[in-house]
Amino acid sequence: MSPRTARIERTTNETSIKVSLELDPALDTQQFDISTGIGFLDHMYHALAKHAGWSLTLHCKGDLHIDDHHTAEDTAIALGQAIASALGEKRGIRRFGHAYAPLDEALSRAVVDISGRGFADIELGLKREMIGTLSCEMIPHVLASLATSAGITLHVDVLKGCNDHHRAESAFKALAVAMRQALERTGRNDVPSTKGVL
Ligand SMILES: [Mn+2]
Repeated sequence: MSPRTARIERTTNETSIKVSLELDPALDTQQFDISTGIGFLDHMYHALAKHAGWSLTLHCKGDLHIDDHHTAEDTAIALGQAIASALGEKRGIRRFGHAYAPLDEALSRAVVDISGRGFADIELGLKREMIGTLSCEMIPHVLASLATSAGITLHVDVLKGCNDHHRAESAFKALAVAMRQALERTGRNDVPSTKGVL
């Protein structure tokens, strides 16, 4: 089986990003080096990579003197590109995945289809303006940008929870577990689509 890895470098006038992604690190070799300049966003990408079973390096130098928007959006786009690149033709994957993840009182559901078509319907119901230095309005935008760029269909709903840190983190954990399931290798070499292509 060929290794499912990707390196992405993405530079614009607003952000400069380097991503290195490994979807199937060997047992007990998972590694993380995540530094976007936005602490809570690092925490969410770390949770996603950890529970999806990936190794992830993600460095961003963004225009945080303006605000968090470009850094949050562009890191999601770059990570999505890395996922798409690592998957290639999407042969031999389960394709569909779904998961619930609680974090104390919060509970989220994520449903994914590695469809080749970016689509996202994200309902997080966050009430705060910010969590740390990340605007709450950027959190669903990060998930949607990731889905569009990775070419996946993604539905995420936070079903319960009164603490916005918990609500957001449970959403990323649910996505992680759903992605782990969807990207799991079946042992076959087919493209899991009646069209023959994803
Ligand atoms: Mn946390």
